[in-house]
Amino acid sequence: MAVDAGFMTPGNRSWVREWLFTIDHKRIGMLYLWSVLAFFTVGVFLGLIIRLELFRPGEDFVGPQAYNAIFTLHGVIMIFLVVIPSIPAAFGNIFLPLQLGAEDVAFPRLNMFSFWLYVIGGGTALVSLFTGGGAPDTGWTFYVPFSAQTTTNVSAAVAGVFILGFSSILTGLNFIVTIHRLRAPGLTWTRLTLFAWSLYATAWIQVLATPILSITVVLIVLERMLGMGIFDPARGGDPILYQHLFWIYSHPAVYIMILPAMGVISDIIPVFCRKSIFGYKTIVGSSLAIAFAGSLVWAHHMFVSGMSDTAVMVFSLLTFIVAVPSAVKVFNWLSTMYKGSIRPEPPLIYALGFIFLFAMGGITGLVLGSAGTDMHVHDTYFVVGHFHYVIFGGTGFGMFAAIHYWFPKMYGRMYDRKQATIAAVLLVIGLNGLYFPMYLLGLAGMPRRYYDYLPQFTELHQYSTYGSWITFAGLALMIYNLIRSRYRGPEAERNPWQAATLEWTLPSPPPTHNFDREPVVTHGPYDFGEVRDHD
Ligand code: HEM
Ligand SMILES: [Cu+2]
Repeated sequence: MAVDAGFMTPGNRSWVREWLFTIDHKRIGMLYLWSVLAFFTVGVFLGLIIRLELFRPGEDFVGPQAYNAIFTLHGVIMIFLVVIPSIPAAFGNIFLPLQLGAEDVAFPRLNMFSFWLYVIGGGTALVSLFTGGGAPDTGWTFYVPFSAQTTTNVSAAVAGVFILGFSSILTGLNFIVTIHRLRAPGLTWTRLTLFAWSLYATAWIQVLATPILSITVVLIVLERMLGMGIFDPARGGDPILYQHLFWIYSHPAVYIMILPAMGVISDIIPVFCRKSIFGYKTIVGSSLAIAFAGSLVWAHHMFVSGMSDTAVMVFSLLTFIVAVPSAVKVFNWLSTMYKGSIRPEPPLIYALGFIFLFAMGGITGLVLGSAGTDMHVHDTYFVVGHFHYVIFGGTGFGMFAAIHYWFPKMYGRMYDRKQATIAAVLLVIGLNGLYFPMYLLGLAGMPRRYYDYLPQFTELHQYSTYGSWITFAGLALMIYNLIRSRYRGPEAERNPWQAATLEWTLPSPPPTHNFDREPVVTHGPYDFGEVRDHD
């Protein structure tokens, strides 16, 4: 059956002008979504290669230099090209204006420009692999002194990161102005969706923290080209300064990654429990608190760097404080589910996967946040386990939940719900298989970033590699189901989940100009009493 293609209807201009020069926020969001998924696929294959090399001790597939390049590339792609733009740039662009009852974002042309910067920055990072002295081998953190000395193509890679940073800043700026200026009549701040609130908190971090990364990577290039000496003790510089600068951005950046996912989860849970969210204002407050307090904890990445004991103690304490608002959110979600009439549809299954995996990562974050225990596991596989639980289990699952929640709105079709659920279960099993052994490896002393290891670590590494195959099976099933359903899925109703937010009042896919008449908002985003079941 033909589905009215809405904003996806081909126009009469060339494909390049229709899409690459589009200023429609929905099309720009779609471009981000597809690019993110393409880069994600590349990143996944690199990860699988890492796990294959680590299946046995000794050199199997790739030598040490290639191994360093592969995990560096894996990290750079996943962090800067996938996880940071995934939810805000893709789903934020598509759905923020719709949830606000707006025609577009505040600066549509700037939005197109951000996407271009994303493509150019991503391209530059990829070009760095094949030019200069070979693929960068520093890890995604580009720590000095190694990044200043290695002959590999670090300068081009960080130039890519620099450009990507501007893409992120401009998107954040656009969202802040959009949320302040373009809300429909009646859409007061306390009637905003929690997804919109999470994007608002995220946008402030993007605007305030990202410039620090830009300065830091410029300093790396100056260090390499001019031997400027800012980080070189022989010339009166300080390598610890690099770590401060890097983490002053990169810790807040983990909240750029996780807050939007939390926003998605906060939107999904009430819909599938038919209950208003428990503690709306606490969730909003905790997002803002995370954005603020999260800017004060960067040096928990540096407990063993030789900072003063006072600094170690202060940053350890602050880290514990920032864990509180995250825990508050988890309690709010669980309280919303309590005595709700739960519909176990795929978006909710992914949301539950998120809560479980994020909690596993968050709790081990506290082990890392207390300076004493961190001394033992710093730079071991324990850290790798921690951040994959929060990033893949958290942000990744948030993105998967968002895809399954909004798929019928984006494409006007429904996917196979049983397959979607099986994929989610495979992913939860796979991720635990893949990352739980890393906690044990780290506790036993296996250092991170090594391509070889002592024989006593073999068994745990093998469990982890088996887990990577289950994870891959889950991903393959999920993507297969989505791609097939995009062309063959049954036509979806306008509001298949009976949600109460504005995007669901539009046809699927929404028309180019969004709303025919400016909507007037008379109720909150989770007042399901107001929802008519059918069009
Ligand atoms: C409950 C909150 C969290 C706490 C207390 C926490 C704490 C920490 C600490 C102390 C480290 C440094 C460990 C070391 O290097 O020895 C760390 C590493 C890391 N965390 Fe978290 N974390 C939390 C949540 C998150 C979230 C939500 C994300 C991402 C979405 C994240 C991503 C990372 C990453 C990427 C690293 C590795 C950095 C590196 O390469 O060394 N963390 N975390
Ligand atoms: Cu951190």
